[in-house]
Amino acid sequence: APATTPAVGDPAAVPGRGYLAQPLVRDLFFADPSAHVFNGKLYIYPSHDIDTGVPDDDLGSQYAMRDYHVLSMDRPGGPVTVHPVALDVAQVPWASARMWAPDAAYKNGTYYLYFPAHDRDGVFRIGVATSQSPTGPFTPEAEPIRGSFSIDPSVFTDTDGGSYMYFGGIWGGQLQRWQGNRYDASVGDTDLRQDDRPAIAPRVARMTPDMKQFAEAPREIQLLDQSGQPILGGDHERRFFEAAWTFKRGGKYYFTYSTGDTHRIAYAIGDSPYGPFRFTGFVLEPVQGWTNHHSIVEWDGRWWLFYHDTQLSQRNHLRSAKMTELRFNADGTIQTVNPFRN
Ligand code: FUB
Repeated sequence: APATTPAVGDPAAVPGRGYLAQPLVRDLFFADPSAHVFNGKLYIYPSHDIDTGVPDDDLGSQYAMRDYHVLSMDRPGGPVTVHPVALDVAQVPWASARMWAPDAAYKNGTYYLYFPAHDRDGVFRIGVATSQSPTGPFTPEAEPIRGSFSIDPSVFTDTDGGSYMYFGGIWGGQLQRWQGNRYDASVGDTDLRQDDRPAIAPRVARMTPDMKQFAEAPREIQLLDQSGQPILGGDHERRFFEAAWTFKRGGKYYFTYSTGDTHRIAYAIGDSPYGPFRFTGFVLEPVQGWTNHHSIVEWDGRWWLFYHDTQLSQRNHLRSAKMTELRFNADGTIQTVNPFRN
């Protein structure tokens, strides 16, 4: 049965941006929180962090997750329900390990869970599983999405009903091995170290109407600086690393992402779901812990940032999901959140 944790705080009673910035769940560890509002209720699709004793390395081998649970809330600051296992790696015919950051979508009465995992050859692919309930259990497709690779899928549905998957992550996420959408195992485990060339690009692909395949070959997303030049591989403060998340506000598309080894969540704004996107600033300063991974959703007219950190566990691979309000300036820029300051 679902377990419900106590309310994390009453937003009306405690002012300030950080008032909710305490773990949403304290007895299990959840990271990479992808939040969605379905039928007025908030659902979070996070990674489920576990301690397997795998030592930390630069490929994220310590993130040896095996299953997913869905979290839900009726109101900001209300009790958080942890639903039973929604999908386990043992149920996925093609997957062998590393159930990393998932996302979800809804269309025509069906809920879709998208998730990256190592296939039997240790190559990251992206899978999809379906359910009639937002909390699962989800039934996986027998094969990964054709033409999918790397990690951190997130699916954005535009106001015209078209859905797009954004994905990719470098280093342990293997995106550097997929230049031209073909896998090259001889490429190493880090950046390409081509500091004066455009950085490795995240990918986007429109989804088929049944939400189970790509309707096109993944396209490279152009991330530009304010003068319209590509962000370069050596620009670790701003280049894409992982954790793509796209939303639309005021007719503009916001492509947000983690800068990885500089630990920030950055954002870039464009006029099309395909980009190009111009770097505009930062959503979130570094949190405690190596990874920084987030989602942004509008709920009842307010915008919310979901993120994680390691304050509860003090361990990189045992992260806790949190939420806080996200505020915009009149010109559409985002007021950067400092997770250490309310
Ligand atoms: O949770 C495993 C990985 O850590 C995610 O896929 C990355 O985005 C990072 O948060």
